[in-house]
Order: sequence, then structure tokens, then C-alpha cells
Amino acid sequence: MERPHAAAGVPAGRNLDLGRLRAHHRLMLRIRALEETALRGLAEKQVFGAIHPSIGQEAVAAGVVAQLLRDDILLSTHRGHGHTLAKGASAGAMLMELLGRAGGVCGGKGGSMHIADFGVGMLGANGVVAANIVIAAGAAHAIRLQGGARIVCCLFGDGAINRGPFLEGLNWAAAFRLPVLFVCEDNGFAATTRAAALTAGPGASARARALGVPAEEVDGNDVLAVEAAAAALIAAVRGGGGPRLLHARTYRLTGHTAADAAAYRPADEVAAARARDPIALAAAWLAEAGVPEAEIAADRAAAAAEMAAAYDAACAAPFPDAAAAFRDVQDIGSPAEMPF
Ligand SMILES: Cc1ncc(C[n+]2csc(CCOP(=O)(O)OP(=O)(O)O)c2C)c(N)n1
Repeated sequence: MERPHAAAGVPAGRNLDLGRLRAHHRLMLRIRALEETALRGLAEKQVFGAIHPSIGQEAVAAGVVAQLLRDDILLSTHRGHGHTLAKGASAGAMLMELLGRAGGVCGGKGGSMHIADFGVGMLGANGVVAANIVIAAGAAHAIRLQGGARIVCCLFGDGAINRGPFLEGLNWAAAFRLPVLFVCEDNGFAATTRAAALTAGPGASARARALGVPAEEVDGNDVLAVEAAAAALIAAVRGGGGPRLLHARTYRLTGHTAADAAAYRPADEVAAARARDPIALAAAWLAEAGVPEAEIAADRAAAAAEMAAAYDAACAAPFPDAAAAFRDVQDIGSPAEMPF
């Protein structure tokens, strides 16, 4: 099979596993379709609360999270739909959650920023920027105490590295050589502010290295590059090498939330980012490798159809009963039943 060439952005000489690229492309399409459906739900007043889309950032979820094992633990952010879907959560149950329905992953009581699905190792999205980093260190310490080869993967934004928990979490993980892959999903902005304007020094990787955490940087829109970098780091973490950090540079193609028109970004910057849309790049590489355009279009249509059907099902589904408001509250349960 001919390899895609540099014109489409794939460096010459890279091996290409067409099956894996196809799987990445399909997953990225599903993530995008899920979020476009969530935005539709907002517009139709079916979704309650804010939606933070990760449109444009899908290659990080696909390249990193999809290669975790089911028992591995995932910690996500306020922008975590893609991470959660890539970890294996049901799109139908996620959409039910966004629509506040009883069949949602959290019984319809969590919504977008509080999705957790212990069944697939997804310990939680988190609306508190950087809070997930210390939770990840704690989960990894629990794994250490229990033994076993599971790892923790914790994703956070470039704004999160300027909060205290970044130092605390990486320090703890490094001091105890805990099995955590930290992933800085750098979309260039912290809400509506350029992260560079708030960040001293060279950034996430340098800070990690200063704590003794080996770090790699990668083009976060190139799903194959993300996959390769993450694979090496995951192997090192799983092999007992202690924590690692991946700094993936990407771009958020939408506003911070659905309510943000993102007029603070120059049009040429957005146009350049659109030209490097990770899904379009993957589709171009598939086409160059000989996958017929009709098959690529069919994948696109299948993702849209899956999410449209899930949305219709969610719209038709019941809300939780009132008594459910008093369940799952301030009850930590038995430690023996904890998922990690
Ligand atoms: C502790 C805390 N401070 C402030 C906020 C408000 N806030 C929500 S998202 C966000 C930006 C975070 O930027 P980044 O970590 O880069 O993630 P991104 O939104 O770019 O994906 C801020 C400041 C918050 N949720 N939590």
C-alpha cells in the first residue's frame, strides 16, 4: 500500500496502519457528531447547563485515550465528551446525561461537566480546573497500594498548568513513581484568554521535567503522531517507570462554550486551524492511501446517524423521578466498593 506523503501532512517514511487510521477517523467522527448533537440539544433547549465543545481537539482523545485498557482510570475536564467516549462510554447514555434523563450515565443528575462512568474506568469529568490532576495522583496511589498493572490517564488544558494542583499532583506522582500519564491538551486558550499571556517560562513540558517527570511534545492534530507518542509513554508508565507527561498542541475550533462566539481570535488564525482540522487530515490520509471517498463519506454519515438516533431516544426518555434528587448525596459508600 502506498504511504500518504508530506503534502497531506504525514511525514514521509512513517508507517501507516490503515486499519488503525480508519478506527481513529471513525472515533473522531463520532466525537464530533456527539458534540454537534449536544450543541443542537442546547439550541433546541433539550440540554441544560453549559457545553464546552472539544471540536478540533478530537485527535488527542482518539490518539491517547482509545489505547487505554478498560481497567485503566481516566480523569477528564470540563471539555471531556471526547475523552469519555474514547474510553468506551456509551454515546446514548452520555446524551441521556446531557439531556438530564434518568437513563444517563449518572442518572441524569450530572450533566456535561460531571460525567463519570466507573464501568469503563472513567472516574470523572471535572468543572474545577486542574482539580483532576491531584485526583489522578490519588487514584494512582490507590493502584500502587493495591498492586496490578493498571494506569491512570489525566487530561487537562494549558490553563490548568498555572494552578497549584498541577505542581502538587505531578510532584506526588513523581515522588512515589506512580503510574500516571498526564496529558496537557493545549488548545492555546484558557477560556477566552490566550494561555501564553498567563504562562511564565516554556510551559508544561519544562515544568514536568523540572520535577523529574519525562515529557514529550506532539502535534495534537496529527492523530498518528499522538498515538505514537502516547503509546511510548503509556508503555513506560505501565512498565513501572513512573509518571510521564504528553504536551499535545491543538486548537479549539469553537468558542469556550456554546455561548462564546470567540470573536477574540483573528480570522486568519481560525482559517489556518481549520485547514489542519484533525478529522480532515485523517480523511485526506485515508483517501491518499486508496480508501474510496464514498467509504469515508459513509463513515461520516454513520457517525451522524448514530448520534441523531441517540438524541431522538434521549428526547423521548423520561426524566429522573423527584426522589432521585436525594439519592447519591453525601454517601461515599463502602471503600470495598470503590472502583479502584
Ligand atoms: C479553579 C477554577 N478556576 C476558574 C474556572 C473557570 N474556568 C472554566 S474553564 C477555564 C479555562 C481553563 O483553561 P484550560 O485549562 O486551558 O482548558 P480549556 O477550557 O482551554 O479547554 C476557566 C478559567 C474554573 N472552572 N475552575
